[in-house]
Amino acid sequence: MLPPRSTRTRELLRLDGLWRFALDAADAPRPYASTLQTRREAPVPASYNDIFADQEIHDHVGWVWYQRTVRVPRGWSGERVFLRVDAATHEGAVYVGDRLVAQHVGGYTPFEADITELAIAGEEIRVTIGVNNELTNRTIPPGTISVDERGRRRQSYRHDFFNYAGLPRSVWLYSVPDVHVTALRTRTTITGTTGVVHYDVEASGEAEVRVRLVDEDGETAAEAGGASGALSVPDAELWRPGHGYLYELQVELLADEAVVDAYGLPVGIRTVEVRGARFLINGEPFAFRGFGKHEDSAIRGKGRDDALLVHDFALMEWVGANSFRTAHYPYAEETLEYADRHGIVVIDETAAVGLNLGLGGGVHGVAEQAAFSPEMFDEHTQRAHAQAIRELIDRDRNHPSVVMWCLMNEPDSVEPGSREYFAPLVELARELDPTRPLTFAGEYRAHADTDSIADLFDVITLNRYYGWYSDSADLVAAERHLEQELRAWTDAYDKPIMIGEYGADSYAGLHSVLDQPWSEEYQQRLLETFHRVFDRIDAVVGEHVWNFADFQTSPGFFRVDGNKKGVFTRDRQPKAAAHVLRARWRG
Ligand code: GCB
Repeated sequence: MLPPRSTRTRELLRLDGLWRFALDAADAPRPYASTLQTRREAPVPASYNDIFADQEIHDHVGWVWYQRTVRVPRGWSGERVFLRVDAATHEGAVYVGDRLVAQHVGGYTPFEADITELAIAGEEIRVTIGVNNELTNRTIPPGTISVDERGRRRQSYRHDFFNYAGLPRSVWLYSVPDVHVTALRTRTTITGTTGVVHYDVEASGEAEVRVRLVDEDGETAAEAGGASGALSVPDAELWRPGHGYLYELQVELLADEAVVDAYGLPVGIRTVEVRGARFLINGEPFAFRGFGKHEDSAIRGKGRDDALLVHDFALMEWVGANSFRTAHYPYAEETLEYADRHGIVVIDETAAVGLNLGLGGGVHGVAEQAAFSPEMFDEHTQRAHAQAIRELIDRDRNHPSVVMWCLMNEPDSVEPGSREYFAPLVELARELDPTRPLTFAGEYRAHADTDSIADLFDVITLNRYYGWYSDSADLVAAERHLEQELRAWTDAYDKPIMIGEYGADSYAGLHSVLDQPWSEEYQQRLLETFHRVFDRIDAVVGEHVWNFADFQTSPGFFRVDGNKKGVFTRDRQPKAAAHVLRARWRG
């Protein structure tokens, strides 16, 4: 699915703003059939949970309803009209009037409907979007719903971030001509100093295809005709970390010499490759420095926000980060587009987090039953996971910033059933995109000798909390154990090792000259301890601190208003650890 754009042949309306909002109610069975009976309004984009001062809304499990009207522009007569939802977390049902036009499961990827028959140019339509936040063993991420003694439905889940829900990204109404571009796939190669853009265009009907690659000065760098082919650019200016150089691939569909549709896609020419224990971008070794992040902020939850987007990237630049991982779900497309333009490298992750009965909310436990079994994660889960991989790759394959797919976070990769569950998913991802390396972020119990799937992947990503969840308050032991473990991995595999997570909680303002967990100094010293070890091991190609900023989790006794492993506070002020990173990464 292509990102909606305004072009010579396409128009676009962003339906953001305040929508009528109501929780699902038994006495209002078809809320989309008429005007929603509510005085509440909810902002789009935003998660709804923290917007109202209302525990029931915050904790709601099930459907909620958003509704607004929109006038279809007069000039759209004769065009096809689409309604696109960038994300409905976790399931969406879209109605125009009382007609269901689209349904989608998966909370972080877009979906759309062709509503041409219902959208009369110049007339108003009523758009109602139902959003369901339920997580079960058959969803990605998984979760469990229980009913308490008062009949309240409660959602629990194993991942360590709050289950924010609603419409956290934009909703769009857009027009396209009858015959239009429906899909566009690019990949790039480099031979000597020549960059090659391979492209593949799909259209909704018969048309001639003309493509042109234009550089940042507006000069034509290469041209071609045909639905698929290759454009060669001698002395190409490459996309590389820190240098987000983009060409624009301008695609035109023609009928009888006249342009019927035009669409432009930014393209960065670069290659990615894993060779032995090296991660190469454009043939040069690349060292990842940065963070596991979250889409998270006060009030709006996972709601997308341009100010926050630009500010987070400014802080990443300030601290010297060159990359981040979209932990633990696909982020808004605007974030990847920004990374493309600014030369920031991205590890792009699916929402498959929590496929592990030995972990709960970031804390280690003991699995009481097999994770991959008919009672837990079965072929339905696997099918949802496959769909999550398909939608991620389909949405993000054209971003030069995305250099690797991360297929899951901290799954159980030790128990025997895991290989059977994951091997087909790895195969699927390779088939869909043979050009990018694959990884998964592995948890502490999966050591070089107990993990059963690392050989299927190109890069070994390890989330490690020595000095925190183990060797707590003992950085001497942490240093020794981390080094022992990393050496065991390098003895067993000739693959790059990416440290996907390391860090410690710190409560901003708590200080100590001693090794006192939760103090800002302990977080600093723990990072320094890890860095000493990384610098002794060649195969370590990257360090992503957990986390960029403090973030909200489900409430409980082991989280103090959320996870405090941020190097920045939730409102983006630096903790002492930020200065350790800045000194290391900026030199
Ligand atoms: C992890 C998880 C991450 C948690 C983190 C923690 O391993 O991948 O989602 O937030 O640990 O802080 O416990």
